[in-house]
Amino acid sequence: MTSPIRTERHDNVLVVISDNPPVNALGQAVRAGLKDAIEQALSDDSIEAVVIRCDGQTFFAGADITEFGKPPVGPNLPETLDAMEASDKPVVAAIHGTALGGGCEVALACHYRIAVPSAKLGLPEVKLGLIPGAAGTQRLPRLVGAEAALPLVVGGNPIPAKKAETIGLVDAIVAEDSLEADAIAFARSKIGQPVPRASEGKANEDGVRDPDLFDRFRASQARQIRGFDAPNAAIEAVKAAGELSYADGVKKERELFMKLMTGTQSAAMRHYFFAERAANKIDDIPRDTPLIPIRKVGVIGAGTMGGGITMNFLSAGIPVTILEMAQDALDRGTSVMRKNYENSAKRGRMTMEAVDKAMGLLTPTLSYDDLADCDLVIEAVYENMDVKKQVFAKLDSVVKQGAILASNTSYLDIDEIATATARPGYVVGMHFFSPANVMKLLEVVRGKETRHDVLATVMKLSKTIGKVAAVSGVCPGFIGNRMLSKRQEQANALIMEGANYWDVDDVLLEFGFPMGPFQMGDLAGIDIGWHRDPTKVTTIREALCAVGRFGQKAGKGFYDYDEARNRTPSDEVRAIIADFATKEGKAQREISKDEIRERLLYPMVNEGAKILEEGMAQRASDIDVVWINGYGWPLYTGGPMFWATTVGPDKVVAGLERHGLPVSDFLHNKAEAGRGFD
Ligand code: T1G
Repeated sequence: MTSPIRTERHDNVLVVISDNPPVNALGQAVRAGLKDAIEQALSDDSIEAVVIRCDGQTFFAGADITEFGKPPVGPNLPETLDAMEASDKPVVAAIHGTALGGGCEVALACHYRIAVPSAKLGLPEVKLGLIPGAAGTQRLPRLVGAEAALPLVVGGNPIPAKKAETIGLVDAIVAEDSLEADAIAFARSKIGQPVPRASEGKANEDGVRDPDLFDRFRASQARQIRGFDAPNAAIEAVKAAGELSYADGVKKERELFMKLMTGTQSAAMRHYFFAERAANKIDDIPRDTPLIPIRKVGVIGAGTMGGGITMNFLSAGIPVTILEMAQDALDRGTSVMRKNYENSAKRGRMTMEAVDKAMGLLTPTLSYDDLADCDLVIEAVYENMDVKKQVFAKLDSVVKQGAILASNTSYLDIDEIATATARPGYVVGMHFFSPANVMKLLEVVRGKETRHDVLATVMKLSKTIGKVAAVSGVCPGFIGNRMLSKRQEQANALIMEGANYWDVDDVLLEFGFPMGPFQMGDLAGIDIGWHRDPTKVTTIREALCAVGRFGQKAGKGFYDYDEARNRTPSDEVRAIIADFATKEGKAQREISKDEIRERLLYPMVNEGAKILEEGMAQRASDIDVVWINGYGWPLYTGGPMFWATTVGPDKVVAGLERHGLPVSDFLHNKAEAGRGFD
């Protein structure tokens, strides 16, 4: 088999080229080829400089993640890089695309780095539950300083070439179309000069002069890194770069790396990496299915959902015509979108010209006729089947043939909605999650007649608008809300049996969710959908509304809130719940947090098993993708089905049976077979 690495001679400069699609991952063959090419360059006196570059879409995008968890096969990257860096011949990394993880570490071991303007560099290992494992945590701080290194190593987000040049990670920015020639000229210009080595850099003395830097940074990231192991290890490794010799720092990095690599968090996050990509594939639809061009989108409804949905397309440069029934609603919706964009600009996330550009793509209208030439129309109107069917019948009569008609419904039957049209093949569900311009999840609901090209188009479009899509079949609540309802049922039952509602919230918070159901209720507003009659009290929520406990906005809901929005449990609410429990004759008892956790989470796993058994989800990992992106399931446990596999389906079954809760045959069979949800 030919090596993915080849060399080309340009007089006294050797260009080492990797051609390992799709992302030049540093798999075993690439590492072996790189090692041989570098040895060739270093041993041939007629070669006075080296350039390393990649063919295809990107510079090395990191180690080959598919090799993780398997016995390591040499040569190992760190030794190859050390040999290269030790050379006195200048070695230049020529970077395009994304130099990520091990790829960025290859660049760091080069003496110089040049990049095209569109290139990005980063160390995203923390997103896989790891830290860099080829001396990235030791070379980077010595090259750019501890303060500039921390966000890269701990946050894991790549930075553009210009920013990389500013912090000293990149030495020069060259034209997009002359990278190799410029790299060769750059290398040649360095021949005969002492070579700079990142491992010998002193830039990280800032971390020595300011030892509090690391604790300050950790505190500034507290919310984002809560529950994750890798970010703290990354901070420790960068700190060690200022305290230890390079050799000892590398040893420390290796020790931290191996501990993470063998931990469940990294296994969970590597599972998620592939799960997110698998979710975009529909098993029975050929990958070369022709797509429907989406040049213009229509959105019906300019409320919270309609406005948020619209922003996704405007931000992706796709024109949107938004329809409302009344001018004031249309004006309100448009101004909310502009305000959202302006808030992003105030936070430095976009420029004001980008705001104007996005809003310039918006066409508000009160007339269905203006939707006629849309390639896709998404309705986000009132969640009522009759209303939806009227809207779809109207769309069917107005919008051009071949256009996709999508519903944002969160649980209604897409097949029934499709009966309101003469084009059921073009009807699909696109369930966005509020706030729709922020939440990454898009549940794509496949009707029984939805066409292949319609589905393939929506899946591709989801990536264009920055969403993570997963396909659901038609069932009440699709995947996410169907499982959420089981958790909510148990949350309500638990507090009627004597569990403290704040314990229910705390169990989910401690598990890694952003908040629990009662805190969520306060945030969203307890009075959503309330009939406004304080004398009519049939539920706990109605009882809270009857005494003005509308939630955080009212300073009190399930919790009491002080000016700083700190929440404390309320005696009044405890009494309301106890009163309801008495009326329903519910025996009260102390309920442990372990029981609460099992009763909240295990029924979700059981419902996920039923969703798989019914074919409502293509694969278990799709369910994980839905819950991580739509409901804040902690990424470091891999999602409900991966988590159930690590817990053990037999333990889940035993827990459900212990609490008298239903167990599906599918879950029973998994447990008996000793199988997980692979
Ligand atoms: N290893 C193996 N396969 C990879 C891969 C990788 N590093 N990166 C991508 N793929 C596959 C991916 O599964 C998909 O496969 C195809 O390539 C296209 O990917 C030693 C230990 C580079 C920004 O974390 O961020 O280095 O689905 O759909 O949208 O310290 O891929 O087609 O079969 O994402 O254009 C660190 C991960 C590794 C980078 C391109 N590196 N990759 O995005 O394509 S750990 C990363 C990405 C490490 C060192 C440590 C993105 C991309 P399939 P894609 P894309």
